[in-house]
Amino acid sequence: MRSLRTGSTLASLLTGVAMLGGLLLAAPVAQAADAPLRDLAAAKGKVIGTAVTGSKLTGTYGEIAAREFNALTPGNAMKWESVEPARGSFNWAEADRIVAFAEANGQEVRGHTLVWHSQNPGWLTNGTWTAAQLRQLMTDHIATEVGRYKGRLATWDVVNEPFNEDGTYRQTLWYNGLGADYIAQALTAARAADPSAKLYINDYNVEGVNAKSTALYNLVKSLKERGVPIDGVGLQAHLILGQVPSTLQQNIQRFADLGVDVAITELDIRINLPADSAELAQQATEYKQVVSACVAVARCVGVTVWGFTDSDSWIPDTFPGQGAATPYDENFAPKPAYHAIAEALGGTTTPPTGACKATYSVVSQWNSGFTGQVRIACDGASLSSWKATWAYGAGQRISQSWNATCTQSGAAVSCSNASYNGTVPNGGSVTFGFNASWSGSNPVPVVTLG
Ligand code: G2I
Repeated sequence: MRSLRTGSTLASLLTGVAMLGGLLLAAPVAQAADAPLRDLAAAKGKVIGTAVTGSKLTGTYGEIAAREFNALTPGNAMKWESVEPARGSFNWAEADRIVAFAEANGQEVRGHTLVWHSQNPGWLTNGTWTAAQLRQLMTDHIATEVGRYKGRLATWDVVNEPFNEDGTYRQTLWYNGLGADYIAQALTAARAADPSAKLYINDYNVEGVNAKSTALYNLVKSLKERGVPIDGVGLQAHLILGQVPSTLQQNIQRFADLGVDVAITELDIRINLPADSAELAQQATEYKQVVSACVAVARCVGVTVWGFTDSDSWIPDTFPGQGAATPYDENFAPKPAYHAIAEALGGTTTPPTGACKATYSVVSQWNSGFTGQVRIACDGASLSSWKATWAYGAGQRISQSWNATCTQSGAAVSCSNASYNGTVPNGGSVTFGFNASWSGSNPVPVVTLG
């Protein structure tokens, strides 16, 4: 599927160049595409992952998740409140869907997360348990969930966020009921349930060398010394623009030197909204710093972003007024951060500057049809008329369009502006839509602007 897409990218670029002929207006042509991030990462032996929402894995969201990433982490679907909302009553639908999608697309899955203080079901947090009962609940939960996916998941975040900022243990259901040894017990239970999965402890604000990461370091050291199964450390990396820790690579290296793997597990870099182009450029630099730090350390296995599009990010809900934290904008257009990740993974293409870009997305899709849209956005350039062209690779046919006049001949589609929306000012955008049929598959084409 990926090589097919690369082929059609080249084909439509060539078509675009051939068709441009006398039409060399202000409109720049789509930039040469880098290889997908997952191909760049694979060439370096690294993981590039994203957190995903299972229900969204269709249309453009699914297309990008499959094309660009070689690992998926369920953002919420494997948490205890999701899988066992009532005691003994399990719901694996979303988790199963994500695992099946990953398997169909040759992707690893990072299981997230087994033992945490948050997103637990009410019956668990409101119950009164003896230590023995609590320990049994924890180990049964691990046996059930890890056992369900035995041999299919690459990695588990077994214990999530065990520390306070000052490096003391967080007072949680688990710590208060079982003492600090709950961590060793959880890891041991996970190893028993799936000997092939890599077992991690995962936390935030442990990216640089500080009191919290040093507590984590000391814990991992002592677990290793005791022979407790621990394979890796997850540095979440929920970062704020301008605050990438200068000791990131040094910190990754000190964990690696303990003999464990390291992963950046939940990378995002949030910005006060609205984000301007200087901030997006700085964000790109910082994404590159983080990914490069991982690439530089052999035992850093890779980087996962916590949602790949701003439309699927936890930031705006949790930090009102902040956002734009992921590598794609809300319309699935790659941001400078996307290109920066590509560069850190060895990609060479520089992103276009001062250009008008067309972004194609599938808005909704059903059995035999779908609604698509193309957004034409200008930044550092403008248009007085436009024509968007693409080639459908899988027999899709447009039946109806709005805000543009579309014609289709064989695979070739051409959509020209309507009388009222030919002008796209610098900093502005126009969007047109269409209905079309599909069967078998519905790959996203590359749109050329002419
Ligand atoms: O909080 C950010 C992340 C920190 N590290 C552990 C991660 O598991 C955590 O992920 C986030 C999810 O991305 C959010 O989607 O965890 C949040 C909860 O702590 C998730 O938010 C919750 C909302 O608070 C709920 O209202 C909502 O029902 O997501 C739920 C499912 O959409």
